[in-house]
Amino acid sequence: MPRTADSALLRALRGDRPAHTPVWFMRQAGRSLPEYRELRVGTRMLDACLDPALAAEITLQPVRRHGVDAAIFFSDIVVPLRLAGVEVEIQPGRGPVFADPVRTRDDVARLTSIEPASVAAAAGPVRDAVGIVVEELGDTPLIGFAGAPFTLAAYLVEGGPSKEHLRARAMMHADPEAWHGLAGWLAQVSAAFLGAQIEAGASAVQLFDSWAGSLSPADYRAFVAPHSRAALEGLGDIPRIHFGVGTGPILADMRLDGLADAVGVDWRMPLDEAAAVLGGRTTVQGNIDPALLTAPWPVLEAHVGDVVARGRAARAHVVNLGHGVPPETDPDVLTRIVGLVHSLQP
Ligand code: 1CP
Repeated sequence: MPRTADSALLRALRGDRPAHTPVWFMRQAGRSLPEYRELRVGTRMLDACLDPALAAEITLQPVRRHGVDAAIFFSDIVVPLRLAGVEVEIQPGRGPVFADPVRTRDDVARLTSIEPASVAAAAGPVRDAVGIVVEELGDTPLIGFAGAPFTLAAYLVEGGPSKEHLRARAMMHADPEAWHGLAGWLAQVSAAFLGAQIEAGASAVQLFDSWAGSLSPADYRAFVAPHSRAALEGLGDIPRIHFGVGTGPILADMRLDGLADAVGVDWRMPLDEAAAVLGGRTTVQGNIDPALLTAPWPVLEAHVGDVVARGRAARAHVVNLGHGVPPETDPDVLTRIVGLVHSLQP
């Protein structure tokens, strides 16, 4: 029995109502923390991700500071692509940028000729970092993560960040075979990255399909859901969280027929409505509005109270933000939210 099995997070993911509602924050390990900015000086983002001691320390910082119920592994969704030998950089203030965008059938063929198993073979630094983290965390769980095939493809096909992800969505229809080849390969790459984190001791995983909300429900079902499912299948008995932004119209689909134990909800949809859509067999995660982190405390306090109250409509609830912590967030506000959530009746 793993040491984290009775933690509030794992219990909530299994559908129990622990004594306090668990809370963690997407992007808790990152730029809102001065101790993070200090550690990162002079080290490029992807180099930091592949330095086991550094990645472990950055992962642990927010747990020590805020007392959150889980750590999220400090890494990035493009790390497994770097491990596969794909030329990618994370540009400060911009995000992931690829030297060779993957736009044609030939581009897809070149990329997918790389064995996804090469990710597992190159994941030593990831396993080492996770090992250090879980040792220090004790009975606090570590959440491993990966990018979902569509969100990764949104960067790969475009060559960098984009608003509407037009090129990736166009490929689905212009060349469905190329699309399915690409997305199927990405699913294996993400599964390998998740597998490495699980082997080294992660207690739960989250699949980030951050940009899935840009898809129509029909496209989501035909071109995306089967590949997200493939990324999450075959990981053994581990709780799975599935997250996206703006996913109201596809929220029920994001359950992946029960493969996801929890579904992340952004701030646009109240959690009681989300719970009604998801039915009684799925835990909800969310959905504090990141915009309210700068509001006067009484306003934020009332909002957090409302989120917890609406979360009672679901079988269980993991409190989080609706999306990542904005870089300019005052970290003391996050610590205060943790104290508040832990003090509220689950
Ligand atoms: O120099 C820096 O500090 C770079 C900023 C940064 C950080 C701290 C990036 C670049 N990635 C990360 C870490 C990261 N990325 C984590 C760490 C753990 C934590 O949550 O604390 C995680 C989970 C991710 C996952 C990630 N990367 C996602 C999915 C989550 C989300 O926010 O929706 C996405 C979309 C990315 C791509 C990415 N990487 C970095 C940026 C700025 C972006 C987004 C670019 C864009 O807007 O398209």
